[in-house]
Amino acid sequence: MAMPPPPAIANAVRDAISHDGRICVLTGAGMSAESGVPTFRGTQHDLWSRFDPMQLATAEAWRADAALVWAWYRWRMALVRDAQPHAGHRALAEPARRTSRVTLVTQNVDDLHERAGSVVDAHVHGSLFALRCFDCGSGHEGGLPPLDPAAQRIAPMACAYCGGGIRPGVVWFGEALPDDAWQVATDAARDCMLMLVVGTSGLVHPAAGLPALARRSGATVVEINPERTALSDDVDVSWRATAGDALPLLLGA
Ligand code: BJW
Repeated sequence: MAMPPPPAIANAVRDAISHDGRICVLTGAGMSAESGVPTFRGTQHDLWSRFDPMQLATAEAWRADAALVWAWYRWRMALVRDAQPHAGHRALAEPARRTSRVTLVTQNVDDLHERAGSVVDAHVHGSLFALRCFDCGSGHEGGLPPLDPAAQRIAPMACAYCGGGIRPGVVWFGEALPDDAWQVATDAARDCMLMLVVGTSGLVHPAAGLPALARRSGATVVEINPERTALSDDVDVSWRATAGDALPLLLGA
């Protein structure tokens, strides 16, 4: 069980709210860990443990073996569909319901924030479920065929327009982040009085640069993560707690 928020963090939240200051929340894979969704750099499910996500989440991997990459994503889509938002997701949705001065920026490709009642202002790494054609980029409107959860190779569906393979709508290494989402994220980082950085290792750029941008622009930056991260030295205060423990304690009152 987490201790109450460190006073510096409770005060920073109180200050931002009482001064009607903007709050930017930046979440990463650790936000969904307590819902049972593995983090990107954490332990993978047995079935996929011999594959490195860093190798699978690339256009090169898709070109080399689309059926392998698609099977991995189909497995992850099923896992996310079965997962439920936790108390931390719900606690984040609460202040956003009361004020429009909270901007939620997530690196996560799942939909757990939305299912907890939040509006996500920027999905900077896209979404698992926004399917599109790898070749022509057309959106895929149809559903998904039934999944064999043990399959390690599944041929991707064919695009209705050009016959290309249908891929997940996520941002792979080497791909540009969606312009609109990135604009929202950088504006929020520049304009906020407080940034809460929850459950990210801070290893993947350019998203990992958002806390530094916020701090340079005058914000107080608070990290919530059970482990030390690449960002820890450059935030104002770190709280070593999980998202599911910390956020209800911080935002619940
Ligand atoms: C808990 C917890 C609990 C556990 N509660 N916490 C500058 C420097 C160096 C490299 C680069 C640079 N700029 C760009 C690059 C290259 C590259 C990059 O960053 N590489 C690094 C690996 C070095 N970046 C890119 O390629 C990006 N694109 C780009 O820069 O394009 C340029 C361009 C411009 C114009 C035209 C063309 C190109 C794209 C990055 C895309 C990242 N995509 C992924 C995959 C998405 C799809 C998928 O999911 O399959 O996004 S990678 C993966 O990492 C995923 C995540 O969103 C992202 C971040 O990971 P995250 O969220 O931090 O998770 P973890 O697992 O790392 O950490 C979890 C944390 O949770 C840990 O700290 C735990 O302690 C904690 N935790 N339980 C709270 N209960």
